[in-house]
Amino acid sequence: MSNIALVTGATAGIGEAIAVKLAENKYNLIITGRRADRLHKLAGELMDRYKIQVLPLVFDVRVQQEVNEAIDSLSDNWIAIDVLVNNAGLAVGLNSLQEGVVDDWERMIDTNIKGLLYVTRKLSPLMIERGVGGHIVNIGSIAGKEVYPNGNVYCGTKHAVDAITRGMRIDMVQHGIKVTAIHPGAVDTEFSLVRFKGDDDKAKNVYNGFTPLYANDIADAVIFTLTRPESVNINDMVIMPTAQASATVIHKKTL
Ligand code: NDP
Ligand code: 8X3
Repeated sequence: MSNIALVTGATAGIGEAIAVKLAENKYNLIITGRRADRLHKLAGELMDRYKIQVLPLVFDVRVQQEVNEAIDSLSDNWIAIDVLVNNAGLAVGLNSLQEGVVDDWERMIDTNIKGLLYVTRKLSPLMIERGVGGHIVNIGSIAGKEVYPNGNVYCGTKHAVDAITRGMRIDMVQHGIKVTAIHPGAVDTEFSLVRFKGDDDKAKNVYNGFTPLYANDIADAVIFTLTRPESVNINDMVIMPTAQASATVIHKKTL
C-alpha cells in the first residue's frame, strides 16, 4: 500500500480533522487514540466516503510498551508509513505553579512530551530504513512560543515540543525526512473541556465573543505542509485566530 499516514489523537478535534483532510487527499490512514469506539466509527465513515484503507489502532501514547506493541502489530502493508502526525496532547488544569496539581503536571508531561517521543522513537527508524524520506508533523502550540499566567507546565511541555521538533529536523535532515511544527492559538475543540476537567461553562467561555480557529483550519495547514515540492520543508508555522494576538490578548466583543 502507498501513501500511508499515522495520526495520533484522531478521536477528536484537530487530529480527527487532520484524518478527514488526509482521507480527502487519498492517504490511507492509521488513526490512533484511546477511545476505540470513536476510532472505529471514524474509520468506517472514512473508508465508505473516500474509498481508502483505514486502520484504527488503540493505544495510550504515555505507555511506551503499548506504543511499541501497537506499531509492532502492523502488517507489512501498513508499516510503510510516509507521514506521522504527532497530535495527541492536552492541557490539564490552569493553576499557579505553587498551587499546581502534580498529577495534572504528570499527565501533560507524559502525554505531550514523552508520548510524542515514544511514537517518534518507534516510527522514525522505520522511515529511515525505508530510505524514501517521509514527513513528521508535530502539533505544538502558541504555548510553546510564549508563557502565560497559570500556563506554567503546559507551556513547558509545548516549549519542549518546539525544541524537540528543531532537534528532530537536525537529526533527520540527512535522511531526507521532513519535519514541521504547527503551533495553533485558540482552536474550538474538546481541549478546554479537558483542561477544565469537564466544566462545560468554563470551556465554552474560552471561545465566547470572538471567532476562534476551528480544527479544519489546522488540518488545512497540515495539508499545505505535506503538499509542498519535495525540495521545500516548512519548519514552523504559528497560526492564530484573527482576533487573537497572543495567548492573553484576544479581542472579544462585549455583548
Ligand atoms: P482534543 O481534546 O479535542 O483532542 C485531543 C486528542 O488527543 C484526542 O484524540 C485524544 O484521544 C488524544 N489524546 C489525549 N491523551 C492521549 C493519550 N494519553 N494517548 C493517546 N491519545 C491521547 O484537543 P485538540 O484537538 O485541541 O488537541 C490536539 C493537539 O493540539 C494537542 O496536542 C493540543 O495541545 C494542541 N493544541 C490545541 C489547541 C486548542 O486551542 N485546541 C491550541 C494549540 C495546540 P483519546 O482521548 O481518545 O485518547
Ligand atoms: C492551546 C492554546 O493558549 O490555551 O495550546 O495554550 S493555549
